[in-house]
Amino acid sequence: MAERNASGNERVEISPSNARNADSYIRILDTAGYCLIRGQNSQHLFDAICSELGQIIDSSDVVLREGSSRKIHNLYPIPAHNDCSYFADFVAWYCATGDGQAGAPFLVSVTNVLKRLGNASIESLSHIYCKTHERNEYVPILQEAAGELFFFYTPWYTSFEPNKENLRAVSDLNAAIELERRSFGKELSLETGNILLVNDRKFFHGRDQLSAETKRHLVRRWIRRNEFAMVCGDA
Ligand SMILES: O=C(O)CCC(=O)C(=O)O
Repeated sequence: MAERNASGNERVEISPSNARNADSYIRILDTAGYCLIRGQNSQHLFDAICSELGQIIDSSDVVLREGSSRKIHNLYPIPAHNDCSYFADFVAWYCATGDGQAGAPFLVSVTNVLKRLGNASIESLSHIYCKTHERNEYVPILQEAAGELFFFYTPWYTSFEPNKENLRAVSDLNAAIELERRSFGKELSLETGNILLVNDRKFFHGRDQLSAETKRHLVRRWIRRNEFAMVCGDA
């Protein structure tokens, strides 16, 4: 029977040096907020890192799929958002096939977006809701935990009463994200074998338009933090 780690994921054997890396990845995600691992990494290493970061709650392919209505299966740009609908703490992508500069992902700092918002918008955003799939309920798009504000913002799943305050708050939020992206956004490019890990509480993410002939294929994992999953290094 396959060995399982503390989060119940099948444990992928990793060498002690990789295990130490997994430990440092979580620290990077808690401080810098994202981590791009360049080079021709194997999917095996990606699986190993993901299973050490926490509980994998979903795995999907970000790939062109004709006839699908899902954004990840289409060519269009995807606006900045969080992947919060399954309460993921981390989002991880493995670039199985890159597409050059097309479809470049970008990241926008949540902290900096918050600094651009006035108190009235911040207050209103806690009355605007985002649909979550896992619990099939709506939760406020701006929430507080352990003294920190974070977003549950997926623009195409939001729902709110269209009064003046709410409309202004959403428009302020979108403007702040756009301004922040243009000023300090991290524009990344993913090549085959690259791994991108993002703390969904610290960064919004999105991506540019793909080319019509794209063969781009990312493997995406949503991961829920489990402090006790981090058993790293030698015992
Ligand atoms: O295609 C990408 O780079 C990211 C897609 C995306 O927005 C997502 O996985 O939530």
